[in-house]
Amino acid sequence: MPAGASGDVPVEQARATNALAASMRVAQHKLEECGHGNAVSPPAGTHAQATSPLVGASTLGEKNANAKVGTAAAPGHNAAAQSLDRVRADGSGQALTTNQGVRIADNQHSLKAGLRGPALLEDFILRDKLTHFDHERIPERIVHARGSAAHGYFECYEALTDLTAAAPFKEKGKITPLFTRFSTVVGERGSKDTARDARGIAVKFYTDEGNWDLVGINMPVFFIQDAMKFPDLVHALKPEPHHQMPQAASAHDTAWDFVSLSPESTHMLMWMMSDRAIPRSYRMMEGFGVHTYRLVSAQGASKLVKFHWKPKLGTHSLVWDEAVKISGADPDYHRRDLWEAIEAGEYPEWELGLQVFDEADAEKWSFDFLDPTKLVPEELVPVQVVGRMVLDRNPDNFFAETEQVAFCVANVVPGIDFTNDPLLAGRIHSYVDTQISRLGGANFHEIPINSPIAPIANNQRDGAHRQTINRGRVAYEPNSLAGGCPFQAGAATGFVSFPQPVQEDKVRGNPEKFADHYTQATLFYESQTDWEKAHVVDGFRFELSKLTVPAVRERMVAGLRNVSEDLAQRVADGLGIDPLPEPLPKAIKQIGKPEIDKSPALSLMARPGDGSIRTRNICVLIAPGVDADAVVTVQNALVSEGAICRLVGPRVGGIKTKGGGLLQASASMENEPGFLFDGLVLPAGQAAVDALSKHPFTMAFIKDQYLHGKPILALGESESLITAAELPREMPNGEPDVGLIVSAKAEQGAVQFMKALIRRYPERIEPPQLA
Ligand code: HDE
Repeated sequence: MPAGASGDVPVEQARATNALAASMRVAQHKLEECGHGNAVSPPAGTHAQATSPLVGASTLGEKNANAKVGTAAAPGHNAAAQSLDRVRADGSGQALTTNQGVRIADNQHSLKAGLRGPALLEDFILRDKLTHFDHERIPERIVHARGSAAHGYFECYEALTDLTAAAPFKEKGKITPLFTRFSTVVGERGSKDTARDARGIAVKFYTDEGNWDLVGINMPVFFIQDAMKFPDLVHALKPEPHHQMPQAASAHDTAWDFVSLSPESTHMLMWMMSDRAIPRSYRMMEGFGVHTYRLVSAQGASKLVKFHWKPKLGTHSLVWDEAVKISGADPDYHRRDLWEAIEAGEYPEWELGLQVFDEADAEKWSFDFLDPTKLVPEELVPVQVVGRMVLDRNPDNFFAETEQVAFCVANVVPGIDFTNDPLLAGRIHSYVDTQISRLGGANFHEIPINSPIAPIANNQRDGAHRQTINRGRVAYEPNSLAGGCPFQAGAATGFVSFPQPVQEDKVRGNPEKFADHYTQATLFYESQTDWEKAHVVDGFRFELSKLTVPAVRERMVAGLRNVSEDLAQRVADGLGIDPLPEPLPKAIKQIGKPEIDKSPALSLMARPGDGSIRTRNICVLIAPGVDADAVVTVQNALVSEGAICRLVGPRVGGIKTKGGGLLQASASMENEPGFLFDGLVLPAGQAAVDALSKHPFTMAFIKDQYLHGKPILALGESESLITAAELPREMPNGEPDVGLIVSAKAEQGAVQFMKALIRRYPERIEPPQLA
């Protein structure tokens, strides 16, 4: 008898409940739960269907609906696992209310005893507003506090069912919604975007079989090998505890003291000192899962895997001087870039790549695939592209979505499993744990951005801020009073851990191969182009020059001798260290022969992108007397290829042209300095060039563009500005600098400039030569 029907309802409920309980004399799966067979292939839990929905009712009153309470939960339905629409709010056309929904007549004044009298404690409207305001902040993330995120989707190129049962890879063309957050690691929530640091790239796939979080960074390795060292690492890298300096920077004593005493950090330091640590944009950096994970097919077959994200726009980075200047002019540089690209419909895209390998083969490698300070060279195991991530929607609300999203390495779905990487093990614990204090309790999975779209049904109950209203009196399993529901899914659809054999002593320690700390650091350094090597040298030199304890500096240089004598010598030269210190002792003398000596894939130049100039941000300097025709010709050409073109004048607003018209400057040389742009166009028109040559910022615009390796187009008379800036027209190797274009004709100049914009020219500058 359905709820709400007439008749003797309590009697019917009792009868149906008893019938259900009687139909389940035993929980069969409990009888089968012992032994290896059950461990690798557990059966579904015993369950039975009630003959009446009354059985699951918490209260017979559920037949009485009203505007608030609604009716009974639909069978098997959990309204918490739905699209975000269930909690989106829009205030248009609405009057202001308190949090209790009471309309507020006056939002300007507190309640007082007389116009000049004291404010009254009774003012619940003021107190509602202030109390909420007083509690608006939550603790920021301990690491990765600074970040930006966007919604999007993953599209699978081909079914991967031979490899994995994971939901996103089940069919060609399958779409899985996702939310991706990018971050820096060390800085606080309000710190600059362009710090020298690794970048987080954390992806929450809302699969139809539960949430899968792939929480990676833009480098394929990490500083440490064991979770035991993570708090030490972070304490050393963060601002020093006595004075909280420096913010978002690793150039300080404690950071280098720790890493120079931790030789396992050496490989990661190569990446950190390279331009990978100062990406041009989140959209232009690779992502890596770092750890070796496991793929498991529906049949239980397993392969090992490394996850990669390959950006469609290619990998592009800033140079250090540029990053430093940008951090002052626009600390939101990466946040703004991501936001604006998505708003402009230029949806950033990455391809998901897999390096898949057999465990037995990998056991023979010279390095250990369980060691997170080692990468698997792409030349050894090629990256197989299996789908794409497209980010096509900015969040509605930064706090509700980007701040409250809780990524967790433990969130995996059937078909994806862990390996014994000891760093990964600690992460499986740490991410849930940290959210409990950051998000205020055990129910953070109910926060809308965190809840899955797959149904949730379990016997977990209560806790702070609980939102789910569970129907019925059964919160345990096995049960017969709810027909055994929710029941264990069993191996057919449930998550079963891969039954990896384990048979060793319980010990604290590392396997032998973990002790080879330098071979892959050398591989990285030797795989860089000359200018990339120079930037790695510059990175070390800059950071170590900031130290106040010379012994730490020298220890680091001593460690670098184990990577490359060339690197160590150049860094030492830059620091005035002479003679070179003795190399640090190595943990092991005998290392296996590396599989490869050079990996071109490790260079930033390996992925130039799709060759388009879409979303490149170009500055066209204008001043009174500018040749408007030439400017408009170049502007139209750039915009037609998807570039963003800003007219930047001595001030914003209308600027008189040579022909007597007006060009509107949308930015000024003061509010948008030249180093914020990807390319610079200098205008034609003698009067404009004269005006610019007298402007105090013009030379800085030109020289920064040049030093930062960016293309410059000088139209007509503005060639004199290039001459005044004393820019060489040739590269250090004697070849012409194709990024520096002087053209009397706007059309031709535009064509050359657009070709030049595809890349940067960091090889323009030899590293500063120090005496
Ligand atoms: Fe994290 N890490 N981590 N980490 N991590 C956090 O989780 C931790 C590690 C990474 O956008 C925290 O929610 C431990 C490696 C990203 O919200 C915390 C260890 C990699 C993000 C935490 C590691 C990462 C985090 C801080 C060593 C690259 C930001 C707040 C065992 C593969 C996710 C939080 C976001 C965040 C712990 C090492 C990436 C404290 C214990 C290796 C991208 O739980």
